[in-house]
Amino acid sequence: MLDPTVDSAYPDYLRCLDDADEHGAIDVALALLDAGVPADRVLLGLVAPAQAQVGEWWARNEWSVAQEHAATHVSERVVAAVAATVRPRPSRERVVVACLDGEWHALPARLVAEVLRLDGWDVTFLGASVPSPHLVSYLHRHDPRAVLLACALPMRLPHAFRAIEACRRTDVPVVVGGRGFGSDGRWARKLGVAWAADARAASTLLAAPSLDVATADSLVDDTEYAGLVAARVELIDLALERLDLGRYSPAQIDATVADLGYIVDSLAAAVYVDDASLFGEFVSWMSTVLASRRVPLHTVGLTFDVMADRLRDFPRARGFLQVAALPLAA
Ligand code: B12
Repeated sequence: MLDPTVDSAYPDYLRCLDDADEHGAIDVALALLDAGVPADRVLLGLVAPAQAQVGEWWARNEWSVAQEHAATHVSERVVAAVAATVRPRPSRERVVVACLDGEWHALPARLVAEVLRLDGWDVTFLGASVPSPHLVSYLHRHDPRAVLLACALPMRLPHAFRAIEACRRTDVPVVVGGRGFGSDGRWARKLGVAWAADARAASTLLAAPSLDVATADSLVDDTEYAGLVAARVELIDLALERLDLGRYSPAQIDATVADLGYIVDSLAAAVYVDDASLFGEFVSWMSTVLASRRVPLHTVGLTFDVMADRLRDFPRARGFLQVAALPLAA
């Protein structure tokens, strides 16, 4: 979002995140409010891009997890300070904003919740990782205008779909959002659910007279997906056998097991929505992360070969793996 006043404060805000300077960051945000910048612009034009930048620094191994956590805490405090300063009375219906089960990226959903609140909606924010049965009983009890579900990781899409289906059975309309549904929302379309790119789009969607469910592009493929889930542990074991683990430290072995889990989960999610680009985007992201940590990428290619060999009866998964392995081998 282009706003010269916000843009000029952005470097100061990043510096405060880098210094974990909570007070400084709050001062930067409140000074913008004082200068007449609307609160939603402070949240979406300052805090949101700064958090994306934090993610880039982490991915490129320029920042540790501790630095990311410190910065995120500061941004959470800034969101709270802005929200406490501007407190419009709700003039619109109640909506519930929640992160799906296993989804710990609460801050993106919180930003959405606050912007909707600024827009007059009566927002209940349920935060990170809400188990579906609990979410469903909450919806039954409060019968809101809609439930907005956040998902930041594409590999969680199969879980997201089950939660969406559970919410739909309550007759409360569902709107989804977050990076997990693809930058253009294409995986939300695959799952046949209404998607909003950001909080403003969500507010417009909520105000539409009928919040009808979008129609699915095509049916998701549950059979090959289920087979992949059943083979998950075996695939990870086979890949570990292929690697020369004798040279790995215990911490490196742990990280490798976690990475192999992400590979299988992303492959399964790609099969689920039948879209090779989901796995392709994951592999290119993982290549950046691993290369910046000096992990030789051909070792990842080796694990793809082993998995593709085991997945002879899984045409989609095998095809996705083979395509993704090519640049890694090079
Ligand atoms: C902070 C952070 C964390 C924190 C979250 C704490 C918290 N309180 O939120 C913690 C440490 C928990 C975390 C964990 C992980 N994270 Co993280 N995280 C981030 C980070 C740096 C910032 C998140 C944020 O605040 N973003 C700011 C908002 C504004 O982002 P946004 O998605 O653009 O949101 C806008 C829209 O998408 C939309 N939107 C978002 N949600 C919703 C919801 C609805 C309903 C609607 C309508 C719209 C909407 O509106 C928003 C405002 O415009 C991001 C980087 C990033 N680019 O986001 C990584 C990032 C999302 N994380 C990432 C990863 C890999 C992980 C882990 C797997 C790391 C690990 N190895 O453990 C785990 C997974 C945990 C889990 N299962 O959920 C990757 C994901 C990469 C990928 N390709 O999938 C990212 C992109 C970092 C990176 N650059 O590599 N993370």
